[in-house]
Amino acid sequence: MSAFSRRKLLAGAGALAAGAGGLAVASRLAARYGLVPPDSGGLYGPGETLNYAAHRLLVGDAPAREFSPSQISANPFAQNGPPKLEAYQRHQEAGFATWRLAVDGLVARPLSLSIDEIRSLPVSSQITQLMCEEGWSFIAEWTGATLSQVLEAAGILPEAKYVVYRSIEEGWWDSLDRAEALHPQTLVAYGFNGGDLPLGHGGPLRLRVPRQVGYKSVKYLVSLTATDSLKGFGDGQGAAGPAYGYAWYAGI
Ligand SMILES: Nc1nc2c(c(=O)[nH]1)N[C@H]1C(S)=C(S)[C@@H](COP(=O)(O)O)O[C@H]1N2
Ligand SMILES: [Mo]
Repeated sequence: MSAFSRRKLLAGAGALAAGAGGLAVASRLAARYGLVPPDSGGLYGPGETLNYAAHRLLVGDAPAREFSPSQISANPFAQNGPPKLEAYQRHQEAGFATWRLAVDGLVARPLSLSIDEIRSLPVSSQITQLMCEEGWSFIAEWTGATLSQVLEAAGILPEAKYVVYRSIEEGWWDSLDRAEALHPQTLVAYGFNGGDLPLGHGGPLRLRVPRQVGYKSVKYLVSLTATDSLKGFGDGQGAAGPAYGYAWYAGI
């Protein structure tokens, strides 16, 4: 994105304040840059579109803030315990040796990865803050493979615009645009504060998306699907959240 085209979009956002005509201007600009989120209700769902387009263009690929080890929270809050699902409990009894992460969709080589295979990819660590939309937060060290490494191992194709991801917990699925999916801080995390990822925090595997609000960091991760459209997934809004009022794009 050149500084020039960025100014043009900001001029569009400014026009919004000027009146209803601005909505059409902003929507056209967002459409031109491919920045219409799946839960916008289309081009003229201007609230989500403007938030996504403006935030994406302003923040770009800027990293989430990273903290020092001394700032790690003493008592990180796990929102709820591990899933009370038979399938999950069977994996737990097997020490998660049976857990697999499926990688499919617009990839050259669909994969089914064990935790050990994910651990054999280059290791990435970050000390970042998880922020829940309800107001609480904590700082922790997250360790894993970058999602980008995992997607590249499968040979993600150039036409993939989004990555859909799912939990073993029914009802927990979400997606990221390609830029967020390939961002170096987006992790397939298996480690936490120097140890294994605790079950309450999503063990054995979760997606960690530090540039967005906590609900995008889906726990108990079992699959990734690269796609050029989110229309065929669920209700077409890119995640389970929008049906309950949680924005698909939740950049911090
Ligand atoms: N599978 C699954 N993932 C989830 C959730 C959940 O209930 N189930 N809660 C989300 C919400 S709303 C937040 S704020 C964070 C909480 O992460 P934590 O439990 O590690 O604190 O996980 C997110 N990922
Ligand atoms: Mo949350």
